[in-house]
Amino acid sequence: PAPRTVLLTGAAGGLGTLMRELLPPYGYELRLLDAVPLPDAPADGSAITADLADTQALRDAVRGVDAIVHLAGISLESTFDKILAANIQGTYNLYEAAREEGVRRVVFASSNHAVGYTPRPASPGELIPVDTPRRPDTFYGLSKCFGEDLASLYWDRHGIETVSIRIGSCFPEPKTVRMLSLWMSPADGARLLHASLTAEDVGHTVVYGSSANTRLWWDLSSARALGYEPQDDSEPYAAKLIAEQGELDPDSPADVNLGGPFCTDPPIWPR
Ligand code: NAI
Ligand code: 15L
Repeated sequence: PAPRTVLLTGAAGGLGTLMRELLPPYGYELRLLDAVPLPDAPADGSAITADLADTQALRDAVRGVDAIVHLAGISLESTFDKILAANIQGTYNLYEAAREEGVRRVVFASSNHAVGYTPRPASPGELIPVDTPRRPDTFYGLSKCFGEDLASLYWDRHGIETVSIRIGSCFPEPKTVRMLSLWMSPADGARLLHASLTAEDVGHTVVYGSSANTRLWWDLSSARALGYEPQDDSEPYAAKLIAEQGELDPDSPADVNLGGPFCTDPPIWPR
C-alpha cells in the first residue's frame, strides 16, 4: 500500500516549508519535526520540536508512520563537528529509530554536493550519470555520502528502503546561472518525493533531483524509473539571469564543477 502518514524532518526549513504545503494534496498526512519551533504549527499540537540528537524523541516521532522524508540537517558547509552532530550522527539516530519502530521507507535529502567536484558537462546534452564516483566538495557533501551509504547499509541489513535524492537547487525560482542546470521547481520536488514514497521495490536507489531543465547537467533516468515525470524547466529564467550575472566562466573555480561555489577554497555561497 502507498505510504500515507509521513514524518517530515526539517519541516521549518526552506524545503520543509514548501513541502508542508505541496505534499498533502497527494494524500499524505504529515507529522512535522524540526529543532526549531515551526512557524504556523498545526493547532492540533502534532508538530514536534526536537533535535536529531534526541533519540527518545525520534522514536516517539517515527512510531506509527508509514515513511520518513528526511530533510533535517545543516544544509550548507559548516565545521566538521557541527556536520558530524547534525548530519552524520543525526541521520544515524533517525535510521535507528526507524529500525526500532519498524518504518520501512525513507526518502533522504542527499545533495549535488556529494558529487560536487565532478566537472560540469562540457557540451549540451552530456549528462553526469548517477553512478559517477562520489566526489564530495565539502564536509557537508561528505555527510551526504555518509547518508547514502547508511541508507545502503540499512537496506541490505535491515530491509529499510531508501530513495536518496541528490537535490540540485530547490527554491521557488533559480537564483544563479548555475541553478539553471540544477533547478528543481517546488512542484517537481513534490512530484519526486511522491514518486519516491510510492514506487515499489526501490531497495536503495540514488536519483538526481531536478526539473527537466533545457540546460540539464545530469541524468534523470533513475528518477524517471520511479515514476517521476518532471513538468518544469528553468529556461524562462535564463535570459534575465545571464544578463545580470553573465555566462559561467570556464576559468573560474566557482564555475567549473557541479558543486559550483562550494568547490572554491574556502567554499563560498552567495546569498
Ligand atoms: P534549511 O537549512 O532551510 O532547513 C534545514 C532544517 O533542518 C532547518 O529548519 C533546521 O532547523 C533543521 N535542522 C538542522 N539541524 C537539525 C537537527 N540537528 N535536528 C533537527 N532539525 C535540524 O535547508 P533546506 O534548503 O530546506 O534543505 C532541506 C534538506 O535538503 C537539507 O538536508 C539539505 O541538505 C537538502 N538539500 C537542499 C537543497 C535545496 O536546494 N534546498 C539542495 C540539496 C540538498
Ligand atoms: C545544497 O545542497 C544546499 O542545501 C542548497 O542550499 C543549495 O545551496 C544547493 O545545494 C545548490 O547547490 O544550489
